[in-house]
Amino acid sequence: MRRTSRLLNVALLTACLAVLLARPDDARGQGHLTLYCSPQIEWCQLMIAEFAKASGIKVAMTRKSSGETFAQVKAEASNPKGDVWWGGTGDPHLQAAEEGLTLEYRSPRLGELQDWATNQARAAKYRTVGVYAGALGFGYNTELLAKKKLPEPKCWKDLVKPEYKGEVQVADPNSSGTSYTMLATLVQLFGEPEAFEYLKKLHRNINQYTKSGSAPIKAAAQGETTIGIVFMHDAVTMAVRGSPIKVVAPCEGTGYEIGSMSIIKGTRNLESAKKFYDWALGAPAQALGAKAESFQVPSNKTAPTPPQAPKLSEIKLIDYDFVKYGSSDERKRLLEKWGKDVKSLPH
Ligand code: S7P
Repeated sequence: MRRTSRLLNVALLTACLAVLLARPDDARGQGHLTLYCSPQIEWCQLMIAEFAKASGIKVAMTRKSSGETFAQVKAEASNPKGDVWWGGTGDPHLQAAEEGLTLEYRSPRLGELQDWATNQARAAKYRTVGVYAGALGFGYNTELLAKKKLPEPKCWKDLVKPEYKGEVQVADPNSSGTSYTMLATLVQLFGEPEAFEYLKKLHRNINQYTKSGSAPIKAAAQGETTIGIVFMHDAVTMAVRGSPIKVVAPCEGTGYEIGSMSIIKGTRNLESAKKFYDWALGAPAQALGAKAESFQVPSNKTAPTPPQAPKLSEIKLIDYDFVKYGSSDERKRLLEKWGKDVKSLPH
């Protein structure tokens, strides 16, 4: 009798263990999440540390630029390794949505967001959502500019003047969302033929096309280039850190980004992914940007906009057509044209 009951207990224990092991990680109160992160590394690291604290979910994170992350998500489509792609410019998120690489999800937090963030979600049939916004511009090293006796650049058209030959740095739009935003902005601002003529002239003044969008202003802060074309908030970060960087909103007007977030289709950790998504749309999580010295405008209406953030209402913003320039065909076409007509030109 005692032996039978001992056997029963062992069988029960084994069955419980088997059920426990068969359940997803989340059911054990643990959970895992693989985050693809495109903003600055300091912000990515703070986000995962705070989310892990709040949820008990373990997070593995990779930081890559927006265009690079898009390429990775696409390459992994048949065997997805990531769960959530957080941050990075909206255009490649919209392209990922259109190409069926991301998952439809309507967070209960959508009602807390600014219209520009929910419009982004609607445009993507809820396969992405806006998490922050920021305007494109450029920054320059005031000390270098003075040393080289160069005039202050104020407009896009200034950057192509011969006196700035070799003084300007920008990222490659294939890897960088910032630089693709510049390409699409110029096309919308000047019309396509004039924009490409402009880009060819700008090419003569470029000292390097970097992989990451914020690299040019880091280089300017180090005195390695005079001017960097970047999101204005990335230039503000360098100024806040004490570098002699002046931030410029181009006089003709400029484009902007809606930094976005998407759940990757085929995620193996859907519950953890949704938890992160809902948490990242909340005001406390969005307030972390400023702590990491990232000065975008948050999408949650109750999250404080950092006082250092460039004031979007005071910048001449174009009516950026996110649907058109985030579409797969248009993004591919413009990138191919830039590669063929601009990057291949000799300096
Ligand atoms: O640094 C912040 C930020 O500019 O980085 C994101 C994005 O990844 C741009 O970098 P890349 O050009 O390297 O892709 C932006 O969404 C964000 O504002």
